[in-house]
Amino acid sequence: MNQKNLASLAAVIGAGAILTSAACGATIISNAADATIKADGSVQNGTSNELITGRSFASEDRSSIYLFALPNLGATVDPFTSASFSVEFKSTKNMVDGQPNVDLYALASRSTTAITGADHYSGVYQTDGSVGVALQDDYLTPSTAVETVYVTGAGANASLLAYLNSAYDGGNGIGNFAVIRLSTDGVVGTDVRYNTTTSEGAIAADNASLAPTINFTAVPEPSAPILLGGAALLLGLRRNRRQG
Ligand SMILES: [Ca+2]
Ligand SMILES: [Ca+2]
Repeated sequence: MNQKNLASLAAVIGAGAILTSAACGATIISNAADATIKADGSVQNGTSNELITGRSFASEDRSSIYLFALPNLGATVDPFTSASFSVEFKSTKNMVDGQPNVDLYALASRSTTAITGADHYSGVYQTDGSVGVALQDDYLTPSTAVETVYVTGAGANASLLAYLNSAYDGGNGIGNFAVIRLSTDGVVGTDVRYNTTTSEGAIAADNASLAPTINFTAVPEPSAPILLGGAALLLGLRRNRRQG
């Protein structure tokens, strides 16, 4: 990444705003408030380059929490038309077969980046909404290769899309934070961990593609103020042309 792109990435992360992509969509990079939440309710790794899902030394289990500012797509009902989540699985420690996997959930969107003890979860994959919106079972496992970016699958993407449109709430959710959690699905051994890259880690690595990211496409209200820049503007123009 060149200096200009790096500076814009840093600015985007600082503002909790969004980047445009070359295609007809856009990217939200996790806010720098991304962090882990321990079973005892304390927030950890807030400024680290990696988050720990699992246990650090003998301490309690941690869940990794990523926060994504919802963009301004106008006063539109269900503006998102597709969505996916990705993050770099950076490293592991003391990982062996038989250790728990990592499941992926979306949590209630919120107006601040505050992470609380209620955000932590460790346990079997729950699809009834009781511990968040279930996105993907076994997103990471002990045999998953490290130093690789993993994009969510079709089922997770459909659930994420519905979640984002619900959180957007016709425009009432603009600027609120969508929340993604990585959590262990059982009791991990001492100092057994999955490490995933943070927004700070992507800057440190000088590589935005490693950042925790929600990629999306959307149909913004053409007359509404748009923050997406060129790509989305083009999309809007094309849409206007089709309608005209
Ligand atoms: Ca952080
Ligand atoms: Ca699981």
